Amino acid sequence: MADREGDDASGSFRNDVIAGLSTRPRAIPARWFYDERGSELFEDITRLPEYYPTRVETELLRSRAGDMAAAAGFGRAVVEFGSGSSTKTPHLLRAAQPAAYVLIDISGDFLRASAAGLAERFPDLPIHPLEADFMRPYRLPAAVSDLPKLGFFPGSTIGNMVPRSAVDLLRRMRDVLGEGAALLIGMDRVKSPDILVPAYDDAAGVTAAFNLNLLHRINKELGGTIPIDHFRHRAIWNDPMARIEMHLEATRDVSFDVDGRSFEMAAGETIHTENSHKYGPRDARLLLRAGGWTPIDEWTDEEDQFAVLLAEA
Ligand code: AVJ
Repeated sequence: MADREGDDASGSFRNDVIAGLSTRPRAIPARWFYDERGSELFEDITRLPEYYPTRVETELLRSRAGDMAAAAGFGRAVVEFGSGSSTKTPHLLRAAQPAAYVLIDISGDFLRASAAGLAERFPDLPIHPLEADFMRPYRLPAAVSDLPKLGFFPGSTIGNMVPRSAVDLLRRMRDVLGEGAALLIGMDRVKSPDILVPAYDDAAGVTAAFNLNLLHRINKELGGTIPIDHFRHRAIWNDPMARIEMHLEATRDVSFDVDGRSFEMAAGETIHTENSHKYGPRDARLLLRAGGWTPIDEWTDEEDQFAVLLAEA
């Protein structure tokens, strides 16, 4: 929906692309980055020298998961939103001594791979993969219904959503996790554009390839004729909105077809492909409160680059 700037729970790839190319400004939801190649490229991004979020958050979990688990309460059912990170999740699971672990992801393949990897490392932990779009209604497995929950939403994924969608998601999480739940959530901090922009426009061009891969995916899956050589990656800091925006900019006038429809773009026109909202300390707490959660603790690195917040329902 236009007022959600493309990040609302939406339709199929085809519908989102056609609708996104037809509206002004043109925008395609960031969720469509993650085909197999896109997921590989994202993994590469997390290892870039300029891309600090993964490194800083992983180090926070490695060094502070004990404090986080103690503050949240041991022995809960941990419910992770997203496919589960093989580097972050084990730190939390070791510290939290969970009664069970539920991971929710839209991609069944990722879900099964993550669940299998974790089952090997935590043989005594009951693991419940749940294939679902957590932006839409769903129910937790009955096996965890009587356990107190600890939601886990790392990676600053919440930053992909505009605030009103983020608030909707937080409220849904609160409803799903139930009475007495806790939530551990990663949010990237507002900081200098001198650090933010290179994190989304790296010297090696990996983020550019990640962004442009969306056009390859459109050409491959939707019979597109987009002249990809005539597009370039742009990452800009939108200060009033406190977000990094990624765009694909036409470098000359272009015309192309997608799924039998014709589109024209003038040189300099862009397709908006991602928002990555950043939150200052008060912004982060306000977002949680707007989403129905009470912030109770938080952990940041020395330079306050990234925060992990704990909230209770
Ligand atoms: C996975 C949404 C947290 O916004 O930093 C990284 C995705 N895009 N580089 C982010 C992303 C370009 C990432 N999130």
